[in-house]
Amino acid sequence: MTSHPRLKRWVEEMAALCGPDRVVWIDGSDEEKKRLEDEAVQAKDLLRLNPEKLPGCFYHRTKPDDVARTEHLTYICTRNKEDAGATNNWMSPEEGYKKAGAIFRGSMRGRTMYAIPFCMGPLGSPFSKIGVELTDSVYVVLNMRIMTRVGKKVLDQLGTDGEFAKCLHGKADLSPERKLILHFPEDNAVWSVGSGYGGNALLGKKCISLRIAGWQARQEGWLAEHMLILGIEDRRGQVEYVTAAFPSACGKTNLAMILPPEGLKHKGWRFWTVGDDIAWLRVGPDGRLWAVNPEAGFFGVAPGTNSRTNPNAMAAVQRNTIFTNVLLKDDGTVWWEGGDGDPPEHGTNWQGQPWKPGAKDAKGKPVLGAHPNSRFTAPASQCPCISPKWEDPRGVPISAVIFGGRRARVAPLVYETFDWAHGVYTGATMASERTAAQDGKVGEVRRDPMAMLPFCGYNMADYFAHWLSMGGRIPRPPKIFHVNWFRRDEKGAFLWPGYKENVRVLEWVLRRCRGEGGAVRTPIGHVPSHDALDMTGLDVSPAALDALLDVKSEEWSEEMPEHKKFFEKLGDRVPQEIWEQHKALGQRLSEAAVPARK
Ligand code: OXD
Ligand code: MN
Repeated sequence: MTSHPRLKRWVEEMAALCGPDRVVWIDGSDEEKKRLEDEAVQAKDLLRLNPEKLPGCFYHRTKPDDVARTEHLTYICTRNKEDAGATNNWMSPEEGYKKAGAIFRGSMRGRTMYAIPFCMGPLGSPFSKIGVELTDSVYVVLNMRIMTRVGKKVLDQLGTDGEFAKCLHGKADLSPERKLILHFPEDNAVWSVGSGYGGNALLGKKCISLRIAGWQARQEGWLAEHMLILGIEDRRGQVEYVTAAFPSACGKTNLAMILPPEGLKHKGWRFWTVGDDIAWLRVGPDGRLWAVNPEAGFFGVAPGTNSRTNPNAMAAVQRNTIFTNVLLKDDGTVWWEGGDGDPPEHGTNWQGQPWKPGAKDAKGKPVLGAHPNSRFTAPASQCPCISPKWEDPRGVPISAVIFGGRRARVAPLVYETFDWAHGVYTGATMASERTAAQDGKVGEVRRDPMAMLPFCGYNMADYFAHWLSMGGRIPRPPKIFHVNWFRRDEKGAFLWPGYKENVRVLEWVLRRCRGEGGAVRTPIGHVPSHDALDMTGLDVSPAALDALLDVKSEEWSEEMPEHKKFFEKLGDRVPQEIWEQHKALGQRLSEAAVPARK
């Protein structure tokens, strides 16, 4: 229980609104964890997995219509509509509290309200922020215990008058019609009702660490970004760090846990995960940009994760992990499409139905074992390649920022931007094909600036201005790059093998940061010269490499009206400097000063 009068009052108020039978404070102890797990198993909210094969692991199913973030029900509630901007849904704070309040009212009758004090970032770090999430879901409590630092130590840090984010979550009746995810940045508050899906319900993650923190970061002069943080150690033991922003389900977790490919093993590279999803970045005393991972766990996409694509993630999920919406095997273990091993002969699929390989529905459509957005929640500390610095309160210094999209064409494998402002323009015009982490049509191209389209908690145009202004505040800024692992040939086959082989691109990135590494200047930036990527042991033909690195001015010129249309949609707050970058790129393209890449 807390000795913070404001916190106490707020919890009382929220309890009066939701009407739970009791309020239970989460202390973060091991006994508490065991008690909650037992309760959740009894209530059939969780199923205990095979204790020999997957010790400490649990299985959970969400409702079949509650499996991804619901962007159309996610709102930014600011007094001034313009402050939410064109890319966010907006509601006034009054309307937000009223609408969600009506759903919350009495919704916890017969239930327990848990009060979870949580800290994003290492306790005691100048980067960190404290919140309290109230929820009627034990599943949320157990996930928050993995994804954040929780309990008494957080309350101790908060003291009697510290600032905290007020997070209210309730399942209500989990009805799609009575679901809202509301952010009140001016009140440092989030109200989420009607969804049990992680991205909507684990409020420390997207809601606080990106949308609300982003708002605060702008006011306080730092950045809250949808980025992994990776340490790269050379054979002399020198470690450099990069961050990378890719849209959801484009392989951030895989890149964050990368291993060297066979062909480059002799070089002795080692890779260290600091974070796989979110980075908070501040200017350090040395004038560089420093990053902290605010989270304490991984909420990763299961399908496609296996011992070949991500052995570190596979090792991390062998114990103390919660699996959501994957396939349950008869022996109390789990499986997913693109996972390890053959599909089991039979099992129970993510919808709770008996399943066997080749299963089809009444219309003859294949039925999946695991939902494409099924997830694992695992403690970061269990990852074999977790960085020794991952909880360093000062963070880690960043040499390069890498933006990336999933594009079948147009964007080359990698390019280096000319300077900070051009890097910001490149991030601002990032585009990607839609994946299963969002509701909507998979495959459709959408602009996703800095991979923040669903996560920027304020006007996107102001966000660009903030990024631009940060350039002036970082005396020794990181270089900014763009990558695309997903380029295809005319037949639709991927040109680049990806995964471990991406190390070859990272090597070039680091060399460029040191002022080395061959490059050719093109209108969009510097791409590696023909022999600049170490291709030892990799079976990619010179023609395929050419295609991967090709910058087609005509294709880029065709994109330019799309950039323009996108910026126009963002309204008149788009900074002049962005328009200048747009004009300059257009000019470079029309001059087609593209030397033939040879
Ligand atoms: C995530 C996402 O869950 O980006 O990390 O959707
Ligand atoms: Mn993410």
